[in-house]
Amino acid sequence: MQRLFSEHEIRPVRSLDGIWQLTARNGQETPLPAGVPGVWESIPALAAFRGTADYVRKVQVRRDGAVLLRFGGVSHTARIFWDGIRIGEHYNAFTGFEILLPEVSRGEHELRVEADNRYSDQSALHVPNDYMTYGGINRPVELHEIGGAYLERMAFHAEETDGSFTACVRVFVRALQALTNASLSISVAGSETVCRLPDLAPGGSTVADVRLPVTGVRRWDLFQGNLYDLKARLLVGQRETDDLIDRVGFRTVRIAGEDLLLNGRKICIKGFNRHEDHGQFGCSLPPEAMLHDLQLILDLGGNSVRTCHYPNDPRFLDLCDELGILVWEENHARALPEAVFHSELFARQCAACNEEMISQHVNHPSIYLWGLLNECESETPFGRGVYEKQIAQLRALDPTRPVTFATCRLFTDICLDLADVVSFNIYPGWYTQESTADLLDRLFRWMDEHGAKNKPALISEIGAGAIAGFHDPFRRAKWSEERQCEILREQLSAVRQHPRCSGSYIWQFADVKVSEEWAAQRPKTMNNKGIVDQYRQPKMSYLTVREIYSNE
Ligand code: ADA
Repeated sequence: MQRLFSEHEIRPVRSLDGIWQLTARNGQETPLPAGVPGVWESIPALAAFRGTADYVRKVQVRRDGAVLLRFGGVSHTARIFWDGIRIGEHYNAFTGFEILLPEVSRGEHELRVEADNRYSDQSALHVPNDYMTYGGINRPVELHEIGGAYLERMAFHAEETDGSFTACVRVFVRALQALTNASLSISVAGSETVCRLPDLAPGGSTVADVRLPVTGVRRWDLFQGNLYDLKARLLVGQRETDDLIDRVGFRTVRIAGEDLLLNGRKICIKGFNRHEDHGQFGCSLPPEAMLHDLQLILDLGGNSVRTCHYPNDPRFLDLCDELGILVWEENHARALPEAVFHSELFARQCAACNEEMISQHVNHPSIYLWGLLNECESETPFGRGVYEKQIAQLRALDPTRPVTFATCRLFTDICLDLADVVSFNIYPGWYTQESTADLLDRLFRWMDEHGAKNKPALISEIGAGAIAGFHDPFRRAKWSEERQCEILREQLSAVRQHPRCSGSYIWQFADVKVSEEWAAQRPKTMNNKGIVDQYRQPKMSYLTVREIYSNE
């Protein structure tokens, strides 16, 4: 399923995960059994396949009526076919999508997913990059049986006044057939309300807005993942016809001058950059592997994860909610070339990613910060226009969270004033030969004079490379594990001691595959700056980081 808990008690929902039949369009004759969720690169014969492949399975529908197909993610472009008829498509591996079939007959049907992971002029976010774009149905698939009207989604945030919380809830209702005499029952943390809905014509929709005072709730906080079921039920007359459940937390995130406040308390970020990538699972990690990553991050003394450089699997966010780990979630963009960044295709595809990221993930209490456009063109007037437009879109979609972007345009960036939190990617001792403390002093002085005075500052990336198993205790050459320890110790000590810094995200948690096009500058065609290797075996630097991050 797409979440770690059941989103429905009334609506019939079935998982379509399991073994599908996969046929790659590479001359392959016979279909191969393939796991869903999964990536085809896990199959030896397709380990290096970049192209289009068809996933097919039979689906039993138990009654005549409307069906909703929900996909957590298909990498990276999906074209969906039902009984041979094209019913929908979606771009971007890292956000979910759904397709409504208003009239489906009872019986057996064929579902075919055409997945395409090619780099092309139709893809502005998945481009050859310092991470891997895999191929497959990388997140779970569900079949929902829908009635004449259904609850599309909910948006929640908590407001606190004088120590008391109010649950602010929006419920989005859609009618397939005429809807009359309908109402919504909404409950959370022991409070409940019922609100009447307006009559809706077929195809109509409405949004119910409610504010529910709650008492005696346990705050969501660091390492205290206190969660409450938010339940909405659709009633027609007295009959419950649909429902939707999410899990929410009561906490506040605020900025006070240079400080980040969680529940009114200043926090210091001890974070890790984490790609959705694993030596065995590609970008399709099962929840147990996600949990293992977070257990390592907690063992390392970490308290936050940056979802570099795209929205993450909701099940991973569910785990962060449960464990009380803060999340910087960001849209899908990493250092895009000018021709892409200036294209209309990029503007359209990135705006869609922003909308899907926030509408699908807005209820996760662990997300404290929205990020966008990692290391894109924030030093030019054109780029400033893009940052302005996208930051405005993020704020409109969610006015309750601060916004940041990670820049590498040190001393040339002209967009710092647009962000609530200023974030720098720096690699002193690896890419540049300078002391971290000196660089931080210069950088923070410069930011205060260039639009970012009295704003919190994060070091969003800092680290060094090490080839797992390469030891060089005498020379301590770059790429040795010894040198990675040395550089990280110097970097993190300086960051942790600098009063102007609200914390850091180490680049990066684990080694990850990169596109073949990056092989010349990436040994093993991997980004080797992990603290653990791609199978989560610790490097020497694991103990160095744990020592530094575990000290208060
Ligand atoms: C950049 C980028 C990361 C990664 C890193 C590196 O800061 O944001 O995705 O490529 O550099 O390893 O050089």
